[in-house]
Amino acid sequence: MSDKLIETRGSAGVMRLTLNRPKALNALNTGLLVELDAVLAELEGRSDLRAVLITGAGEKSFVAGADIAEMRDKTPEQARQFASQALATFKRLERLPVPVVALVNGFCLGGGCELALACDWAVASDNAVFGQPEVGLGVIPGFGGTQRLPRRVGPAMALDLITTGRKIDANEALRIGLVNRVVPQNELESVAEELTQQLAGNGPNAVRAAKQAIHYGQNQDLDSALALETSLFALGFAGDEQCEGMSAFLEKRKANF
Ligand code: CO8
Repeated sequence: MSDKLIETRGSAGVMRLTLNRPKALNALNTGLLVELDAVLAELEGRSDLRAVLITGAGEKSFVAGADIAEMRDKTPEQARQFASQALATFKRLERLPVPVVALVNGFCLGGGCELALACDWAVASDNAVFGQPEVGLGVIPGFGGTQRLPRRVGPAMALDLITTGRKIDANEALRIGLVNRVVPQNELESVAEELTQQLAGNGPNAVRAAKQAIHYGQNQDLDSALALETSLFALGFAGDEQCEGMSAFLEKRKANF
């Protein structure tokens, strides 16, 4: 690992971002958030991008929260600025036009859980631990947790987790719908590789349109959301991709997107 706070590497249009402060269990400080924001700004403009995977350096932690040492002495105005900066970066991540998958390789607490919630979906290693322990520090989640957690797991479970601050293991996270899959820790790398192949093998415009339909449809009434789907579905017939995908099926060959 280099001294960069965000490591990037990619193949086949799938970029992998590694949050790199392992000595502090990848806690989110201003420096790391600024670097993450800059990396995301660059990714936004990349037309060859097919997916983003995001993980933490080391074997122990995805992200153990916002940096408590940096936060302790903040004034309310400084706390507002810190939270706003993180929220803007997480929004940028959430709005990337391609799927963003959190590979949760250990502690996923506080701001770490909120980061995972800003991703489209999550794969957790079996040693992962989730929680929103902020109330134990005398604050509430400030990086989107009070809003994205109830949208992901329902308000009753979100209120349970946020007001007790209790930690849950990967299997409970799976049961409540916080993550999509749980895999043995030593298989997380091969799962990342398999995901890269799968995400890069599908029609890139179709994958982007699917994310757009689901993401923006969530905040609309059903009729408007279904109309959005119809528009995006029809648009899929405008380029070469649909013709190639369907021709490949009929010609019994693999599509070349
Ligand atoms: N911030 C800063 N440093 C951290 C953090 C953190 N969140 N988590 C761990 N570290 C550091 C430790 O201080 C320690 O440093 P050092 O070696 O210099 O003493 C190092 O990482 C290793 O940690 P531990 O020795 O504690 O490792 P353990 O295996 O014993 O414990 C735990 C691991 C259980 C994850 C433990 O470190 C822990 O409880 N960490 C804090 C978890 C937490 O409370 N997270 C929520 C933070 S608050 C938050 O995210 C709010 C977001 C909204 C902010 C609003 C804006 C103002």
